[in-house]
Amino acid sequence: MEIYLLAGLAIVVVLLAVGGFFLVRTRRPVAPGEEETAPEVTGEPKSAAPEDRERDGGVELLPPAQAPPAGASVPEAHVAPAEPEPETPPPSAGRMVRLRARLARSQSSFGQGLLNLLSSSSLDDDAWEEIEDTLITADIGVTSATQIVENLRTKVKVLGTRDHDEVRTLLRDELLAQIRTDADRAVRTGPHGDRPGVIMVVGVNGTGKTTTTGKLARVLVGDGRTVVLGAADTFRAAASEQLQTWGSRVGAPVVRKEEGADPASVAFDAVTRGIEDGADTVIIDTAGRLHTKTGLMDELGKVKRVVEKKSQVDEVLLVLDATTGQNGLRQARVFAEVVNVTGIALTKLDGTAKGGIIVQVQRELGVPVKLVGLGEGPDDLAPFDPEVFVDAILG
Ligand SMILES: Nc1nc2c(ncn2[C@@H]2O[C@H](COP(=O)(O)OP(=O)(O)OP(=O)(O)O)[C@@H](O)[C@H]2O)c(=O)[nH]1
Ligand SMILES: [Mg+2]
Repeated sequence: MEIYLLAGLAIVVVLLAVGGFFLVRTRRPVAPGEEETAPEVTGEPKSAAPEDRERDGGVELLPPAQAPPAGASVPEAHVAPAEPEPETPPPSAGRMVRLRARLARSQSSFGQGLLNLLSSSSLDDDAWEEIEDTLITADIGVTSATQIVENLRTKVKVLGTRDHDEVRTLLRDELLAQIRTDADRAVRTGPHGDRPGVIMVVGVNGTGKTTTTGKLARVLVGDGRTVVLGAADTFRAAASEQLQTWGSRVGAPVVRKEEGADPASVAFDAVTRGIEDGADTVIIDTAGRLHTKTGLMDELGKVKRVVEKKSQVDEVLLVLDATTGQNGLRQARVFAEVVNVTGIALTKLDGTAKGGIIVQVQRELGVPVKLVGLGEGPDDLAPFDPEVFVDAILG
């Protein structure tokens, strides 16, 4: 009996001693250099405040960033996204001809209206006035419309006939003279020396900057170039996501930072990456900004200046929405002052009969329209070809 009592006591003493040992071990701070035991997180409140963790003997079991809450998905950085096979877009050559039907659909009523008026039997003052009005309605601008009408009046008088084909040729020549076939419309995409060509894409909100950046990357990749994209629209996280989608489709790396990051630093990093990669072209998509907001316009100037510390900017493309007409012209003036616009990308020309803005913008700014957007599809961007444009208008 005594033996049993003694044995029981001994077991209790041993259990207490072992329990006490473990209690002391878990409470004891780990001395520097001492081997740390694997942290036990089970049962710990997940949202323990820092002071709670400190009270636990000063040993932080897991830094907050490493302690995923229960049920959390694996952090993005650990997921190796399956790289889809890059697409091979069609080359730039002949794009506008392929997209000509889009233009004809939206512009032909304007062209047909003009041709009908010009070949009508009674080409009196009223008819000429109507021709001028039609031109102005298409955003050609008063100066150009007046010039076209004056020239046509003289030529029709000299010609003496108003045969449909002859009148068409006269009008075609006049429109082409206004659009100017001698302008240099090449988009300067570089590279020069060991530096890539650098293109900045600017404009007011929603004109189609990101879409045009993505489409232009496709044009270049289709022509066998290597491209790096810079997501300098850091206003919204969705903006860089949008660009990433375009880049991923053609295998073009996209340099991006967190929402609210300095757009100039993103642009700088994109150009740096372009140089490191030996890319042919870097295209920088910028945030939409109202031309009336001085602060935002100053920021755009800064983006350009910062990029120029790394490489010259070869092209500043102003994206204008063709449907906005006269307002587009006002935007163009301000942007041209701030960042020295070198070319216009006129978008949404598929949805409007106001292609005359091409004439007005070029006349006012002396900057050529270099690209036209003719739809929402990924390959609906074409180098601007005045002859194809006028022929589409006149049917
Ligand atoms: N029909 C048509 N739609 C276009 C064209 N270009 C762009 N869009 C559409 O215009 C909308 C705006 O395009 P975005 O590229 O997001 O415009 P953004 O200028 O980047 O906009 P912000 O970054 O918000 O200033 C989208 O729905 C595009 O699909 C075009 O040539 N034709
Ligand atoms: Mg955008």
